[in-house]
Amino acid sequence: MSDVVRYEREGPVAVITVANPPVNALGQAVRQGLWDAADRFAEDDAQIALILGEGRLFIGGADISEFGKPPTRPFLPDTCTHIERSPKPVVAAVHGPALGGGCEVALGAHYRLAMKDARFGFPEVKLGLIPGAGGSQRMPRLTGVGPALDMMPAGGSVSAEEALRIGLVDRLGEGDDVRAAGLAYAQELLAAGAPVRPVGALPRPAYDAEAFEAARALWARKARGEVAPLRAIDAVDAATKMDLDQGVQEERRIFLELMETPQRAGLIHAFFNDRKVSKLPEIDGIAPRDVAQVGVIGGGTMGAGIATACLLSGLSVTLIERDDTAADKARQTITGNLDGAVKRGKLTEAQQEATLARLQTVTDYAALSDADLAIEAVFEDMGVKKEVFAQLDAVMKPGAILATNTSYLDIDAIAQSTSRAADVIGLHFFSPAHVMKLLEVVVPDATAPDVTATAFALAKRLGKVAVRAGVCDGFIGNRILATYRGAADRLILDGASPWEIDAAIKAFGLPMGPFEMGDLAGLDIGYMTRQRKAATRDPRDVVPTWADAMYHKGWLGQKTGQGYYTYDGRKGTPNEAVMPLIEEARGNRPQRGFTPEEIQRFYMAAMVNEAAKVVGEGIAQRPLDVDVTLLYGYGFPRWRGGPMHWADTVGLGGLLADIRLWADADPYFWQPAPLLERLVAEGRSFADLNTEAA
Ligand code: 3H9
Repeated sequence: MSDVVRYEREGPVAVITVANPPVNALGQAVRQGLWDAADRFAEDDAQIALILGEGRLFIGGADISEFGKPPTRPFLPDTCTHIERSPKPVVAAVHGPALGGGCEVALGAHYRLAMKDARFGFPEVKLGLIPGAGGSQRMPRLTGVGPALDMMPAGGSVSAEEALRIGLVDRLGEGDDVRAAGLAYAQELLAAGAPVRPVGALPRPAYDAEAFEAARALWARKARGEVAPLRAIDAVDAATKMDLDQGVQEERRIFLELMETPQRAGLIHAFFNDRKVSKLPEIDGIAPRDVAQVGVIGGGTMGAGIATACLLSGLSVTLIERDDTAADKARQTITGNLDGAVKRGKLTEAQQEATLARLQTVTDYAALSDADLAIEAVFEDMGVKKEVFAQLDAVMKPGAILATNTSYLDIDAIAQSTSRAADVIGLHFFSPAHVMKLLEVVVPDATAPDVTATAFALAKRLGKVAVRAGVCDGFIGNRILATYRGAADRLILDGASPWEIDAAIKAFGLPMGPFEMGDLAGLDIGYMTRQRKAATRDPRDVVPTWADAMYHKGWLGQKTGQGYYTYDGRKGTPNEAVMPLIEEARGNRPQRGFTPEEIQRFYMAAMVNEAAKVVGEGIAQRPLDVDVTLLYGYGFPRWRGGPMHWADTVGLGGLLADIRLWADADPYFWQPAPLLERLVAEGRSFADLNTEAA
């Protein structure tokens, strides 16, 4: 008997339980176990079989860690067909998620019962794949093509009720004991003399030209370089034209073709990184402090966004502002943010009212005496921040955590200015803070481990992805950003136009290029940053004097209708009036043309080189921390895995050779990262560093 698939008898019912924690993934042993269980059921005198998942879910899908390795028998499509071909009826009783291969096992059964907490979905496209064990062929035979076209290219899922409505399941189970509900259903089917009922034997779903056309148009637009969503539509299309066996073969052909793509490798790298990023030895086994009451200091866009995020996760928030007018304005901003959440269907109006009831806007720091955590989001100035921290230090209870949302200031210095440096940490949110997923947890030297653990627990509660960063100007993300923005400015001086650069970066897969991004954020932000750095700037630094000139003309981007683009609403067209300003900055510097590939290589090499410095200096602990940061905070395309994964894919040796070549002309900007040089010399990759750190 298999360790991971149990076979037991309950009278006439053969109970087949998948027990492969944590998510009952369909690794080789589980597939073999299911296969053998189906054989045993065919041979013994049980009259009906019931398939269950042990623990908190049915089956989380194929075992993703096997992907990229040679497939091993029995293959999942064959296993599902083997179950379907059982001479006696088979029931699947589903609780919790039945995803990907898990959904396909349920579709291999003849009858499906869903408990209230069940979810059925096909997330394969999020891994660069499509369903690969008959899902794209069997689901549309049950539901018609519409629901399959809604779900498969999007990687979506449906609730138990919705699954019943669209015909994916036959019955909703009562109570919360899936085994009892499944057994009762099996007995009922038996008593009714229910026959075997293979989904694969159902007629082909009708071809719906309009639905396919709409789905293809939608995903051609939305996929932005990702190939799997359109291929998922092709697989559903095959279901309308082929019998089951042929259709399953066609689906498998597409699945295996996608398995070989770098996109699949990038997306799976990202999947595992999402989980590895919060696994840090320094907080392993450390209990976080309790956080129920949060203080936010400063009610501007950032402070109000942070307050909104906290409120939405059920925390109580006390927001401190300078005076009543500012406090009222902050409340209005937060109310507006919550209105947006209501519009997006994330909150009902009644919930909005209850959420706002947990908000206090005040002007007196004394109101924070009970707070478990305070997050400061005031003006980026060390003097101002230290003043705020002195006030917090005076009023907050012992054991409370004092956090700053600074995006570049020295948090060690802020911590040392208080009497409780061990309780101070950086929580760097990204704007809009109630929407953006990234949270950089910036850990100064003196921070207590349970404060770091609390920051990671808070991020989870807020639905954010936390990355640990060390203290330096810009931490992980903004420091790397400053460098690749610098590369874009150098490209301009050497002859590329801002619009060519934006187009090349978008073609790489980012939602926006750097100049479009500047227009969106406001060109005053870049100007302020340059002003701040002016005193410490190296004379060899390139200063984009054209951007300063744009600032002085009041061309601040979208908000003034004019920047690198001129705007009619949010749609921009290149603002050619920028060119004379650029020409002036170029002076007599030699000019040349750049292909999109050259632009991408230059920009990405700058990103990777700085990232390697960030890892080498320990600001990021592992290359994967950089990948997660750029994915969640800077629009790096998920299907490319992240800049470090991309660098491994294209080869570190070639990148370093390019950097050395460019260093001949610009030795200041292109100083190779020592870590990159070391890895190339040792023939190792960033992935090797991730593995060693695990
Ligand atoms: C597929 O099925 C293809 C088929 O169509 C065709 C095949 C031929 N495999 O997320 P959690 C690990 S494609 C291996 O924290 P939760 C995860 O890394 C697959 N490992 O739990 C973590 O490990 P660790 C389609 C997996 O309760 C641990 O399990 N399926 C897999 O928050 C706990 O994970 C998917 O894409 C897996 N499939 O959420 C579903 N899944 O503890 C992907 C998880 O060492 N999975 N792990 O860090 C999920 O969405 C969530 O894990 C799930 C549970 C909702 C199931």
